[in-house]
Amino acid sequence: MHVQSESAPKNSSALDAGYVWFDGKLVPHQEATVSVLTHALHYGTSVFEGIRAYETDRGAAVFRLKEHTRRLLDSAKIMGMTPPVTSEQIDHAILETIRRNNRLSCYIRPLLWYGPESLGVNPRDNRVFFMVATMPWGVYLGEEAVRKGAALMTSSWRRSPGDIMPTKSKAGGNYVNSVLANQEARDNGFDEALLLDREGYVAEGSGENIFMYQDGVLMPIVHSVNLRGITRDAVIQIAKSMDIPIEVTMATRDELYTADEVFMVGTAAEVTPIASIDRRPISSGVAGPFSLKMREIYLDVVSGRVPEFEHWLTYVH
Ligand code: PPE
Repeated sequence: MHVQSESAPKNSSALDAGYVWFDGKLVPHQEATVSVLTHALHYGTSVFEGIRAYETDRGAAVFRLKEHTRRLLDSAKIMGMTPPVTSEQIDHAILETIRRNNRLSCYIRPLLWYGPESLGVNPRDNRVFFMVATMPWGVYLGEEAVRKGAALMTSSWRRSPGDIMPTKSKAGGNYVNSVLANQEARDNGFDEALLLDREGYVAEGSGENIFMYQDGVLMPIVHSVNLRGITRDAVIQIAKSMDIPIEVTMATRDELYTADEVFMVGTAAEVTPIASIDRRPISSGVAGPFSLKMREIYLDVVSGRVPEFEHWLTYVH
């Protein structure tokens, strides 16, 4: 049986969603209901994004909206799904939903999915639906995991290869793998899972990309099965602007064990320092100074406090 550890942070509550964009208009989320025969509910045939808006001196701003909208449409393309909305309509729906709910900062979840018109795996006759929800969402792995550094566990679940699942698409069905890995880690008292591929190379977290920091060099972990993370790209660009040497590399789990620092990045996780992996402390087993500094700079960038990267923000008003 699945037993959630008591220290686990709560996920964002759908009850806080307020108004959602559904079928071309804003409605209270309780009224945005779908059929039990929805194709996506049966087969995981949805694609989604996770985006954040942050409070800035000029009110709420969405971080890297253009890149997230592009990835949502790319995810649909990979699935062979024809979206009923253009990128402009997606951006408009996102900004309108934030405005309607008067959010200063929030997590934004756009979703495209196949409806109930026909059951059976072939979605040819199913209408594609679109919705956007916004909700408060705090520190993904919990305040304590950020302050002390998170504890990772190498998952017994492997990341699917790219010829089994479309790993570059944020498709709902892909996330069964993430749910199983995260659940296993939590049930065993860890904060998050570390997923390897079949050969033992490090892929990513259940919802994060991974970095090592070693001898003053920042090492983004690459793997062909990883999601092309927008936070990962932001951290690399920030590091470049600071003239920090960067060496993109593949890694095995033991290379992570002996790194000076390890941290995870993602829209929800932001920049989260890792204190231990499989109960081996990373360096002295506390959140590392480089990771904490990068977290601080990242939070400055998303809050519009770094002019060089202000072009990544879309102001809501
Ligand atoms: N890998 C995976 C598998 C992944 O899901 C994410 C985002 C990332 C890497 C980082 O990508 P980016 O957000 O573009 O930097 N995970 C999303 C889902 C989290 C959830 O629990 O749901 C997110 O962070 O929004």
